[in-house]
Amino acid sequence: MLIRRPPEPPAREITDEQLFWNRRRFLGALGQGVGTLALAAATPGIAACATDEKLVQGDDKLTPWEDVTGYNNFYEFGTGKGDPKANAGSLRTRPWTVAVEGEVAKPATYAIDDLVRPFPAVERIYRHRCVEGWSMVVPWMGFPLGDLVRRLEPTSKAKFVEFTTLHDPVQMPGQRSGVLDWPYVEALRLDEAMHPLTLVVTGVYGRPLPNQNGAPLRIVIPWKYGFKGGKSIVRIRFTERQPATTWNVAAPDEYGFYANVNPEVDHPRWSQARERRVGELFRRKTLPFNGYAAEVASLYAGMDLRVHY
Ligand SMILES: Nc1nc2c(c(=O)[nH]1)N[C@H]1C(S)=C(S)[C@@H](COP(=O)(O)O)O[C@H]1N2
Ligand SMILES: [Mo]
Repeated sequence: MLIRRPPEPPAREITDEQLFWNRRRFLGALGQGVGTLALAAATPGIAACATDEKLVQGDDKLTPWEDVTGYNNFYEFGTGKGDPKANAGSLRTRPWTVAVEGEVAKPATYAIDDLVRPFPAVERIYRHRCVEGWSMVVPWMGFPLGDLVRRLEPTSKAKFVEFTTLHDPVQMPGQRSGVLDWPYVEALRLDEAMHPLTLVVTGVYGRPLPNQNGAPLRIVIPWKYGFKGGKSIVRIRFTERQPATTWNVAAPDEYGFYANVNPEVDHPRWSQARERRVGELFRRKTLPFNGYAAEVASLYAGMDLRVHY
């Protein structure tokens, strides 16, 4: 039996929809229900407007809480998809400090609450695509990383930002194995970090971030494969040179530094043309830049994305 799906809408529409939903949820949080309903009625393409807001765009529904918080990659707590939920509960996320280092005017070790306090959390519904071929639609809570970076004042030499995850084998049982080089390190080019879509995430589904999703703070870059978004970050370092990142060092031919979602560049061991939305049966087409091409493709103008995969 073949079930036909409507074609994926263009990226532009999806992000407009997302902005719409963001606004609606934001207004809803302020108790302006009447205004938000009027907004919904005036917005074309919204088939339903259920108060539980499960419908995001066409058949792009929010992935249920149980899957967002129960089907995870967080190797510090084990390599199975259920291991992070099973093992991360005891991670102590307060007190927590983040060291800011390198090419920056305001290096310091910040208590997490001081670091995030200036930035009110907003909700952003993003597609989330793992390099393994599964995806979700997640209502993250957080704030643009660029707002934090601007406040930290990188020097004119800073070209990259590196993010390091906590290294504590007592609390993180997966670090007692050598499955990866610990600590987990990821990095972005400074302009990628400053892009308004890139988030510091502190919550999901309107609640504080569960440990298995990277509490107390993690990075989300919606147009890149999930591994670029490091979890439970304790250090942010600004550098002149491209940092060595964990997956890129572990298997450079499989995991490039850029890792932009690209249906045309296969992983050496599998195609990246399609993906399975967690909780669904049939696979769907993967979109260039995960559907955010209109917003981010210009960051890579002139680069060969088959070389810089
Ligand atoms: N520290 C750390 N960060 C990590 C990982 C990890 O193993 N350790 N896995 C990455 C991968 S491969 C993915 S797909 C996402 C998964 O995020 P989620 O579990 O919140 O969906 O986290 C990324 N961040
Ligand atoms: Mo991933």
